[in-house]
Amino acid sequence: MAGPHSLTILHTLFHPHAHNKSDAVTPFMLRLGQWSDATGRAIDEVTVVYMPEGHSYTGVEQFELFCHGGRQVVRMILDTILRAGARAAEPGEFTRMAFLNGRIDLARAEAVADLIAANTAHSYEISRQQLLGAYSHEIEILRERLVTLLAEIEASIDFVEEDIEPQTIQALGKPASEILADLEKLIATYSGGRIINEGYKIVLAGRPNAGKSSLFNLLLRQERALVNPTAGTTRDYLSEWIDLEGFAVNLIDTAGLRIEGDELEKAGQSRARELIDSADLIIWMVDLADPGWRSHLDGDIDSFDLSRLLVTGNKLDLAVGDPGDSVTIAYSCKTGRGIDELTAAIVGRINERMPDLTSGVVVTSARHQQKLTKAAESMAIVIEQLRQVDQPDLIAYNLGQARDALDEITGRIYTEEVLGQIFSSFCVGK
Ligand SMILES: Nc1nc2c(ncn2[C@@H]2O[C@H](COP(=O)(O)OP(=O)(O)OP(=O)(O)O)[C@@H](O)[C@H]2O)c(=O)[nH]1
Ligand SMILES: [Mg+2]
Repeated sequence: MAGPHSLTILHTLFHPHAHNKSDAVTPFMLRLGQWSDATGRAIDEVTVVYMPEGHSYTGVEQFELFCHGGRQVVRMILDTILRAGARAAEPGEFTRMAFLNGRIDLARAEAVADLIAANTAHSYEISRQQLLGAYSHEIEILRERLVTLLAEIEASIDFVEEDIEPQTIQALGKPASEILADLEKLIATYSGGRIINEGYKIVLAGRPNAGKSSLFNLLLRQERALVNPTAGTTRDYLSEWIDLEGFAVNLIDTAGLRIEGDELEKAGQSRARELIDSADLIIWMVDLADPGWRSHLDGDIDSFDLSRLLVTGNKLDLAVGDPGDSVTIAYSCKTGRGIDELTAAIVGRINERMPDLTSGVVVTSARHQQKLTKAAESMAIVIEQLRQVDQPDLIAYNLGQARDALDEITGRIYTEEVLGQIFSSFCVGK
C-alpha cells in the first residue's frame, strides 16, 4: 500500500504482538502482529514493514503486508484496507509513482517490467543493467553533448550582429557528427536487443516428410508434434519456446511445402509461407534419404532470403554418400548425430546479430528505437545545416528536436498517453 494515509490505515488495522506499541511502525522493521477488521475482529496473523515518505520504492509513505496465502484471507484483508479508504492499485501504478516522484527515470521504470518478464539469462542481464542505470546514463551523456552544442549555436545567434565567423559555426560539424555516429551505434544494437526482448523466431521448413516435426520435438525435448511416415502429417503450424544458451527462441514447425496435396494441406502451406516471411531464421530441411534431393533443392529455396536461410540435411543415417557442400549441416534426428553442430550453428547465427552484451547499453524497446531514430534524423539535418552556415536558428531548432527525442526516452518529457501505454503492460502490484 502506498499513499499519504498508509500509516493511519496501518495503525487502525494492525495490532503488533508487542508490549510497546509505539515502535509498531519503526521504519524498515518487520513486525509480527494481528490484522483485524474495523470492529477489531482478528483476520490473520501477519507481518508488516513500514517505509516513510522519501525512503520507499514509490517515494511516498508505504507499507507492505505479508499474510497467509489463501484466496479468502487475501480477499478479506484487501477488503479491510479498501473500507478504510484506500483504492486498488492499477497495473504498474507503484512504478509509475516511483517515476512521477523522481525516484527512477522512465527507461529504468520500463526495465522493471522487462526484468519481471525476463525468462532467459540474456534478457535478465540486459534488463538488470538497464534497471541499474547504465543505459539511462548513456542517454544522459548524449543529451549533455547535444545541450552543449545547442548552447554554442544559441550563443552564435545572440551575437550574430557582431559578425560571428562562419568557421566558428562550421567547426561545430565535428561534435555534431560524433553525436550522430554514437546515436547510430546505439540504434544498431536494436537488431540484437529486439531478439533478446522479443525472442528469435525460427521456422522449420522443407518438403513433406523431411523430419521437421522430428527436429521440433528433439529441440523441445518433448514429443509435442505428431511424427508420421505419411507425407503431410503437419497441417497447421506449432509454436513453442525454448531457451538456447540464454536466448529465447520461438521454434515453429510448419506443414511441408509441395505442389500436390489436398485443400487442408495447401492452407497449412500458405501459413507456412507467411511464417517464413516473418522468421529471423529459416531452417530449410532436406531429406537426405530422398535420392532426388539435390535436383529439387535449388528450385525449392530460390524464393528465400539467403541471409535468413540455413540449409540443412536430415536423415544422415540413411544418406547415400556424403551430402557435400549443398547443405551447411547434416544430421540425423533418429541417431542424434550432428544435432549439436546444428544447435551451435543456430546460436552462431543469433550471435551474429548481437551487439556487446556486457555493457548493458543495448536498445531492447521499439519505443526507444523510434526516439533514437528521430534524434538521428534531426542530427543529420543539423549537420547539413551546419555546412551551409546561414540559418543558425533552424540549426538550434533541430538540435532541440534531437534533445527532446532523447528526453522522451528518459521521461524528462512525457505524455499521459505514453505513460498509460508503458504502465498498462505491468502487472497489478508492480
Ligand atoms: N531414418 C530416419 N528417419 C527419420 C529421421 N527423422 C525423421 N524420420 C522419420 O521420417 C518420417 C517423417 O518425419 P516427420 O518428423 O513427421 O516429418 P515432417 O517433415 O514433419 O513431415 P510433414 O509434417 O508431413 O511435412 C517419420 O517416420 C520419422 O520417424 C532421421 O533422421 N532418420
Ligand atoms: Mg510434420
